[in-house]
Amino acid sequence: MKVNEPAELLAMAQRGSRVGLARLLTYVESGTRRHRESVALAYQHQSPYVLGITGAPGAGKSTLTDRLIATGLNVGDCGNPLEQIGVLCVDPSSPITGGAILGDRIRMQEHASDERVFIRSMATRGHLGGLSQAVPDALRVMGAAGFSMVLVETVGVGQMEVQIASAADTTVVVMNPGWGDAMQANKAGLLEVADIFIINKADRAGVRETRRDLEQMLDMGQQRPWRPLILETVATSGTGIDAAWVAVNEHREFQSSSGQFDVRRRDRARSELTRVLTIAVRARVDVVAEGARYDAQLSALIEGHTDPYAAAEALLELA
Ligand SMILES: Nc1nc2c(ncn2[C@@H]2O[C@H](COP(=O)(O)OP(=O)(O)OP(=O)(O)O)[C@@H](O)[C@H]2O)c(=O)[nH]1
Ligand SMILES: [Mg+2]
Repeated sequence: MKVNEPAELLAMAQRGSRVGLARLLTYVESGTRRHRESVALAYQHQSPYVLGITGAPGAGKSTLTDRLIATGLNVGDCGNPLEQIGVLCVDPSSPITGGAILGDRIRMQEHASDERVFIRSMATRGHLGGLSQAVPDALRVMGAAGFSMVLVETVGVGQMEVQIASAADTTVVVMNPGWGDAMQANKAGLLEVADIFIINKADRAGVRETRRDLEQMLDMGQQRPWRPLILETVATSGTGIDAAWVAVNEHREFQSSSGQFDVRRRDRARSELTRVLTIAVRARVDVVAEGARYDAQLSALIEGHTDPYAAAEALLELA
């Protein structure tokens, strides 16, 4: 029999059922009553450690993610190999969602059949708040299911991508040798949210120049307690991956020892709450902006018996 109850599905997911977890994530994307039920359960559990990986299409994020998964499973966090790793592939430009593979974007074949690895794609803009709300909810569901670490691959360097990437505990920005990438990342505001820069495809020419450009942009930007690290990798061969993993752990340790971890999680909770509040208020406006009471205020305004401010206050029952 098909299980539909979020509580039951979560219990299944906690026992290792990928089907249970997948169904909960489908609820999260749907924005329905089941979404709310799932989220209510999920937020009773810890958030996983979120490693965000973002960058222009084709930069090598998936190849890199695949390598990082292997390192995470072998080396783990401070010498404790991770039992399982979750991966969320987010593509704001694609309409395909669910377990579906986003075209050829997922190059994580090595782990596609590894039962310690759970990979999920998300692309829907389906419900209120869209991806920017579905992603944090999905991460919480994965945390509740028992994942202590989730890698989030986000395609692109637009506003939405930056927003999603910056919701990570550690944000990695992947670029390639050549002047264009660094400039594009800078324009998109990725310089401010990056904790680690990875110059991938370091087997190509222009690595030194890209590093220099990045250093210069960082010098010119606002100085933060953590100066982003700049690393070089060749994801296809695995060169530099161990160092990248060490850098992630270094950043993680810096955050715990400096108190930045709590500051960031607090900021994240605040922006999530504000976003949901904005959506809720907006929905209330839609309700108030129609019907007899609204028409009455509108007529009063047109006839000169009220002004827009008084009318709005009356409609919101503030006055
Ligand atoms: N030469 C070289 N090619 C690489 C390297 N890393 C990845 N590639 C290749 O670059 C292409 C894109 O790699 P992906 O890992 O799919 O890149 P992505 O950033 O995930 O791509 P999207 O998800 O489509 O944005 C593939 O053909 C990879 O084999 C590298 O270090 N050197
Ligand atoms: Mg990819």
